[in-house]
Amino acid sequence: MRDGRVRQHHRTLRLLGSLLLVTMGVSVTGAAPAAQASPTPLDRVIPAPASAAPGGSPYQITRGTHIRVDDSRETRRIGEYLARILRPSTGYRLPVTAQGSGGIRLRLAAGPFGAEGYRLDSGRKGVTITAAEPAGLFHGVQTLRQLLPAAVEEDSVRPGPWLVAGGTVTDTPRYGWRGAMLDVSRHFFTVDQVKRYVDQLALYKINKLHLHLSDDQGWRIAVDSWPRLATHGGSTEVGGGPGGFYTKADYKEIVRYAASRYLEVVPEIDMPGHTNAALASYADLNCDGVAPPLYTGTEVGFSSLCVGKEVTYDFVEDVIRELAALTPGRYLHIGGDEAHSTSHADYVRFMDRVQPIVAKYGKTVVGWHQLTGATPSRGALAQYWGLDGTSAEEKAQVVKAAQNGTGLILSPADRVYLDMKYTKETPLGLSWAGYVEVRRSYDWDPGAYLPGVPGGAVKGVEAPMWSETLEDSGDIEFMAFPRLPGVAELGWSSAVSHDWERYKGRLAAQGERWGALGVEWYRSPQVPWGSGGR
Ligand code: TNX
Repeated sequence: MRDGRVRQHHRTLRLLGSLLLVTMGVSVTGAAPAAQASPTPLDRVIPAPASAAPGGSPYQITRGTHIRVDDSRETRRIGEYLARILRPSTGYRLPVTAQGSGGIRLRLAAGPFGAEGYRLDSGRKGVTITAAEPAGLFHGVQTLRQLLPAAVEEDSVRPGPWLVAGGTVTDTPRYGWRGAMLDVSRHFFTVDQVKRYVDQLALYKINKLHLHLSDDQGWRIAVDSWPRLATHGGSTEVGGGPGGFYTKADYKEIVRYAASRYLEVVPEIDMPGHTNAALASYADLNCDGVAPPLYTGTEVGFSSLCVGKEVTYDFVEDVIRELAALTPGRYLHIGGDEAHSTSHADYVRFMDRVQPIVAKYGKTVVGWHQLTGATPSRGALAQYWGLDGTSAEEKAQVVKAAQNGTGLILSPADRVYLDMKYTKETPLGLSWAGYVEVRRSYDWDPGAYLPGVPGGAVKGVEAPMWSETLEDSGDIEFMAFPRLPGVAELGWSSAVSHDWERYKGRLAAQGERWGALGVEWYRSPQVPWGSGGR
C-alpha cells in the first residue's frame, strides 16, 4: 500500500493545487477591490444555525474594540482564545477586559440555550454572545469567526474591514454527540498533530475527540503496570515506521487542550480483536503462551485476546483503571469490532466480563455496533459503522438493541468514514465501503437512517479517520476537508435546514478560510469553489 510513487504523485498534485490557487488569488485581487463589499450573511455558517434573523447595522471591529468578559475564569479564557485568533490579522490590540461597554461581549446568563447553545446579537455598537454554559459561548465564538472575512484567519496583518452583519443568531445543537475519531494506531500522530486537528474540529462545533489508541499495528498509550505495551507494542506502525506512544503527560496534555476547545476525549482500547500489538508485547496474554511478532501490514481480524485465561482480565482491568484515571470524560470505548478470531460464545463471555470493569471505574461503555451481538450494559452506546449493503440481520440486531435502550452513534462507513477515497482517482484512502464524495457524505438524515430506531436512541454522529494510508497532518486534512463540516452539520443542525444545493454554497465559502489557515483540502468538483459560494 505504501507506494512511494503514488505518494509523490499525490504531493505533486497537492502542490499544483496550491499553486493554482495562488495564481487565481493574484488575478482576483488584481481585478477586485480588497475590501469585502458586504458582510457575510448570518446564515452562511457551518453548521447551519437554528435561526438567523438579519437586521440593523453591521458591527465593525476597529482598533478601539475591546473583548468584554464577565468575571468567570472560563469566559475570560474564551475571550483570550478569540483575541488570539483576531489579533494577528487585524493588527489590533483587542484587550480582554471586564470594563467598558460595546465591542465584543461574552456573557454567561440563564436562558433557553441548553448546555451548548448560544445567542449572538450584532449591531452598530457591538456583538454580544450570550450562553448558559461556557461551551455555548465557545460555539458562539466559532459562529462569529465564520461571520468575519476568511482573511481573519491569516497570521499577518490584513486590511479588513472587519464587519459582522447586523441581527440575531439563536442556535442550539440537534445532537449531543458530534464526534471525530482519529486512528493514532495504524500511523502514530504526535501531540501537536492531534492538537492541530482539534483546532480544525472546534471550528465546526465538534465536541467529542475519539482516540483509537490501540490496534494490531501499535499500542499508543503508556500503561505503568504493563510497560511493554507502549515501549514494544508502540514501536512501529503500518509500513514499518518508528511509531510512537503518548506518555501519561502527553495524553493529559491532549485531554487538556481538547477540553479548552470544548471537546471531550473518548479513549478507545480495541478488544478482544485488533490486539496484536498487546499480544506481541506480553507472551502471557496469548493462549499458547507465544508472543507473535509486531505487525506492520493492513489486514484485520487475525488477533484475539485469550478469553479463557484469567490474566486477560487482570490486564484489561489494569489498562482500564489507568486509562480511566487519566480521562475526565464520561466514556471509555472498548472497541469490539471485527473480532473474527474470537468465537461468538467467547466474544459474549468477554464482553460480559469487561463491561462491568468499565463501570467499576466510573465510565460508560462505548463499543462498535458488534457489541449489540453480546449484551450491552445499561447505558452503553453502540457505534454503528455499517453501510447500505450491511445485512438486514445485522441491522435488525442494532435496531433491537436501540429499542431496548442502547444509544447509537452513527458512523455509516459509506457516508462518514473519512478514510474512504472520494473517487477512484484520489490518491489517499481505502475504498472497501465505496467512494464517498462530498455530497454522499452530507446527504442523509441521522434521524431516519436506521428505520425502527426510536428517535431518542440516536445520540449523534461521528466521523472516523482510520489511518492505514495517512501519515501526516496534510493527509488528515485532505481527507477531512471538505467532508468533515458536513458531518458536523448533520450532528448540529436540524433536519429541516438540510439542503445540498444551499449547503454546497456555504461549503464553497469555507475554502478561502482553509486557505488562510493553511489547511489542505480536496477540491471536489461537486462544490462551486471558484465563486466563493456567493
Ligand atoms: C474497519 S470500522 C475497521 C478498521 C479499519 C477500517 C478501515 C471498524 C470498527 N474497523 O479496523 O481501519 O475499516 O476503513
